[in-house]
Amino acid sequence: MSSDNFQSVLTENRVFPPSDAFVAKARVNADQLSALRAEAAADFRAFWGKFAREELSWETPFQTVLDDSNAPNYRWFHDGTLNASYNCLDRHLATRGDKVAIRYEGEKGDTRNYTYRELHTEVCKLANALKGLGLVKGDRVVLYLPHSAEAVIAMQACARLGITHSVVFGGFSATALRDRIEDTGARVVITADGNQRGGNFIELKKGVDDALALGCPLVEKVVVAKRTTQTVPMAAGRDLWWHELTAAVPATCEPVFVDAEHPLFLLYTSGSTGKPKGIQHCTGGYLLGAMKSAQWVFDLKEDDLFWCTADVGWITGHSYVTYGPLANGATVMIYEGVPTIPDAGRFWKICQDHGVTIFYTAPTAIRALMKSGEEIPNKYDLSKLRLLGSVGEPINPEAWMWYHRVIGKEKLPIVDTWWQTETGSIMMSPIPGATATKPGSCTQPLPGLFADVVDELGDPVSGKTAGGYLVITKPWPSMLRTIWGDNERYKKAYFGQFPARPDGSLLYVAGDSTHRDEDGYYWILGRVDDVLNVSGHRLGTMEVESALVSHPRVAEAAVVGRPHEIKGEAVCAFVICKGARPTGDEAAALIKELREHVSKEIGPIAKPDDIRLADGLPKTRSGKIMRRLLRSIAKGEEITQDISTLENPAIVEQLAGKA
Ligand code: 7RM
Repeated sequence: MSSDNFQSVLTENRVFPPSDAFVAKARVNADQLSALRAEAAADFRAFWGKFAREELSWETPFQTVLDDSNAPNYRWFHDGTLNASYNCLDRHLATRGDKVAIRYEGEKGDTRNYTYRELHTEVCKLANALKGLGLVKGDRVVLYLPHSAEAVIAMQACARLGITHSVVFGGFSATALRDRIEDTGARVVITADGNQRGGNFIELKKGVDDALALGCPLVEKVVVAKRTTQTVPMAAGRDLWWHELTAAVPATCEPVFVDAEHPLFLLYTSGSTGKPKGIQHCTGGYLLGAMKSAQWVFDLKEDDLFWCTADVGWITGHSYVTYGPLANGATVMIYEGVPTIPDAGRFWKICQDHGVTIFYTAPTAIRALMKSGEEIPNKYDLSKLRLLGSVGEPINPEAWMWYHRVIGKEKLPIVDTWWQTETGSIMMSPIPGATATKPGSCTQPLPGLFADVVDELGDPVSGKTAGGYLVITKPWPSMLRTIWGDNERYKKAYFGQFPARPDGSLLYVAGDSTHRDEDGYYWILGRVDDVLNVSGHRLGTMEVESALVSHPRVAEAAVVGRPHEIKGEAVCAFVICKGARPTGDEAAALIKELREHVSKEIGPIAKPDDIRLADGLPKTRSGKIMRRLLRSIAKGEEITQDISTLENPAIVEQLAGKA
């Protein structure tokens, strides 16, 4: 990301070995980890094949672990059949029927528990209702729901029928929702009448109505969960209440067994170019990755209360709120609200009141809570916590140390987990009972996963502190299978950058730059492409630029990130207006309007923090925008770079606010 990060990680040399107390009870200790790594190194197919047989319940056992004959379109366990919802629910009923699967708390403090049996019933009922709408295996359904038990129920109901779900984060705008619905070809959308968040009422149903008014000709039905007392318009013949649809259906529904490679879900994520990519995940390999990583990384045990604060609209919510923990028969916490209501103690109060044992959140949240001071967490009893996790962006050593000291009371392990929407499950992380941690490093790949650092040519980078591109050198079960509707883009974006290795293996390019230290620990520096990471959310600079350019007053726009104390990165836009460039109040009004416009086009997370109006952008003679220059300007740095290739060097002064 920024050179500041690079500096701070390079000077970080504290090491925290796991405590004896943690090691004594851990699922995996250092010797066991070495044994797992050795086993995987000897034969990674046999390694994953064994776990797939042990951990998943198959309807038809698979014969082939990995088919790489059509690489990079890898297939794992492809001749086996199973059902994800059966694996998350049914198989626990005999032993865990009365165990709580979900502990829910709303922003206003309302709570509700769902046992595995209750969750199973709710899922079966909704599945029967979806069946009643004529949905069958292979159909796609878009979910636009709050972070709630209903979201988990809807995902599981789809999975039960072999319907591919695509969750669209409730913070996305109607336009973004429309694009995603259209790309999936969904005939049904599941939403809610609204939800309470940050003290505001979020009009989810209106979002769907607006999206459908903008397009989506294939959508026939909208299923609406009633979660508020607000009245929302219901279009006759199109909109159906969830509670009415499920009122008179049987409480059981046979799972539809599907091939292991059957698409379980699509999740849209930003790339450096073009429209968001529908990342396609499969059933068997994905579930295995989510399940095993939850055991290894979170040391998940029968009596844990696991709280991953990520919204179900993100991959983290898919893998560590829904599929990973439920496949393990664990209890998850779901909090539908913001961390600051009624005050910055809310997360810690929830940890105390519910007895959360494992807490997994994002650096942006840690930094924000850190800012409000340690007196707040110190007011709460956090003694049930036994493990802390971080995900979404590099965690700066200062935030790591605060997390360690103030929340972990200098005793709890911290797992800094690196992974992506595309990887499906955690790729690099400490194993809490085995790995000595270093603040700011995600340490090493999990067993069965293989990473490397390469230079521009794809050659391994050697040398103690050398940096380069992060690549994954062997396929893994939970990897994305393709980009929905665009397999060529899949091959090019993820495997097209570097030549195959002499043994024929292809390099998966993560798009992150990294550095590997003398202990073989990885330090992720940030994205190498034009992807911003704002509060742990991926945003393509292109997407924000397109949104800006869709405004009638904008001729051209360039968007870059600049380091931000809490959000990780802030969005900075340089905008060229059509016609004369406004100044003074007129400029201020336009800037305000443009910020709102981006919010409407993509969602509030994409709203630019800074907008600068200018007469031109710094371009090379071949017409390329010099982004590194814009990044320096956005940061307020002195321009020391070579601008001799610039076509219009004078513009630099103006952009920097000096002319
Ligand atoms: C899980 C998730 C993926 C991008 C990834 C990185 C960054 C995520 C870490 C991290 C440093 C981490 N999926 N990233 N985790 N960087 N340390 N522990 O976030 O698809 O939304 O984003 O996020 O740049 O490529 S994601």
